[in-house]
Amino acid sequence: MTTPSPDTSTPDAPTWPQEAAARYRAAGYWQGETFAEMLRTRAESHPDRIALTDGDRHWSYAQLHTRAMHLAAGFADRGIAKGDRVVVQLPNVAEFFEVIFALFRIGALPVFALPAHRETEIRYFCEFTEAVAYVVPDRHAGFDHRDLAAKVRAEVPTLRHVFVVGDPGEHTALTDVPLSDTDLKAEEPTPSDLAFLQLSGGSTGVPKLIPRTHDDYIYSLWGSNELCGVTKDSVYLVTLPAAHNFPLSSPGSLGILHAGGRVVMCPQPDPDTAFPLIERERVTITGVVPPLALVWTEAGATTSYDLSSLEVLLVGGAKFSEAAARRIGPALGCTLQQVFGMAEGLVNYTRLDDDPETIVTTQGRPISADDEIRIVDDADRDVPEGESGHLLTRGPYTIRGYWRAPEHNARSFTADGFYRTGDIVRRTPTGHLVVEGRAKDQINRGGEKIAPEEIENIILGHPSVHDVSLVAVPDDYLGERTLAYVILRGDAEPLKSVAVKKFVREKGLAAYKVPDLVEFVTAFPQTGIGKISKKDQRTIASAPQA
Ligand code: OOB
Repeated sequence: MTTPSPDTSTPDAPTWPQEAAARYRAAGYWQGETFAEMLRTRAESHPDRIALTDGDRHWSYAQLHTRAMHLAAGFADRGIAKGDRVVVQLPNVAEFFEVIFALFRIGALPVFALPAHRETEIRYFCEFTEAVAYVVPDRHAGFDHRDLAAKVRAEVPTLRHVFVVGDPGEHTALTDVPLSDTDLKAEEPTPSDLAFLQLSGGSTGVPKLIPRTHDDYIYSLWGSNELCGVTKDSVYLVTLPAAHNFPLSSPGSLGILHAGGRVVMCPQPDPDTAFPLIERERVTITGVVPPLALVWTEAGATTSYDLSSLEVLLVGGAKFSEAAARRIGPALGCTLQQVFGMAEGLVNYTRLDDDPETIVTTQGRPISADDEIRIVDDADRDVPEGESGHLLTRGPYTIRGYWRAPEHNARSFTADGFYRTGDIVRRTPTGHLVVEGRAKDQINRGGEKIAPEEIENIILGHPSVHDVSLVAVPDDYLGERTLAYVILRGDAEPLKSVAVKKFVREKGLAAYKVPDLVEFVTAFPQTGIGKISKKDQRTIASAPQA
């Protein structure tokens, strides 16, 4: 019996109570390994095996380990220390892993920004986390991240370093940072320490940060590997943005590295980029969001690329329609694995040996026998088995609270530590979950999550706007797109919808957050107690036009 170590909750983030932590250790979920140890032991046991492929670059486990440790020494030398936050915004390049394993080694916490994030989001991440450093590419997708970094650095006093992959401009080149690892004296984190901060999709004005520990996240990796058939022979294509929880851990690049397999970076997710890579690198497994699965299915039916190495295609991040799910096997010649997960923790997978009907009609079941699932009504009472309700969950890799968000935590978690996912689900007799809808005020635009309040707050800043409400409207391709209902001020000049979109874009937000549609109205439908009825707005928006 392992001795329970102290509750590691800090004022920044509640973690598991001692009793639960002791139970998860005793059950063998938390194996007491850190990410730095994980990479070190792999580099020792199979140094020459290729860990990462990025274009023509192939880094062995030993090379990845050496690079990361040298970079860790350089980061430490520049004063980056355990517990410091570092915003990492890198596209799908090998350096992403060099950077995060360097930070893991010294116990600094990567904050995982997405390449699409722009000034508003990045400034917020840097300010809120009091980040000491920001890691960017020079340019990506036509955007110069160095200019953005210069702006944010001028505004956020804690931000002491900007490291650039590529041409650094006025900042520091990442290649100038590494030192010999004999200089690496920095204290190592322990397995129960926080490893990084992941972003929540969010349903409030500002994104929440999700604190994940080495112990809990590494469990989600090997737990996923077992269910996704990942071994040392697996080759995983990082098709989605590498920093997102799905391609990172379900089973994702980190799962593959845990198993000693090979990770291949895909710079763009379209079939013209991904299919040649699947053929050339003999990719066995990858993960995509539903809209991309549709595009791949269509392209796969006629492609001349050899996709025969692909064994498993994971689809998740948003609801995958049954009709589309049925087309995956015939078009791509692989097994579909649905995944319903969340950066806060809980991940469900259909099993590779589930019967084909279960695979196409459900979103899977939890990784762990100790993932506790409750399906409840509006008053938190369990609904009868088989009926739909709010999904609450608690378990060995689901957080007990967001980082520095006590008030929000009181709403998003029950008193006994269940996370309120905001998803409406039902459970089949086999224990599989079917996602039926959503209770949280969030829009899921093809897997990219949008908090309406964040965008509404921005549009409210327009001088001609009196009020605004952002809702989801159904879309064949994305599942949902965004519609902003806008009420103009009585004395305002008429506005065109492009002007509203331009206003949002110029505030410097990720492009996917710019409203797809804008409609001007004179009033909003109201609920019985006078609140805006988003439900009615969605119904009006999706009704066939007369
Ligand atoms: C993944 O993580 P997040 O944090 O971006 O979003 C989580 C939310 C869930 O609460 C749910 O509302 C939705 O995304 N979602 C799905 C889904 N997978 C996620 N809704 C319906 N069907 C699905 N299959 O999106 C994520 C994290 C890890 C693995 C996969 C996805």
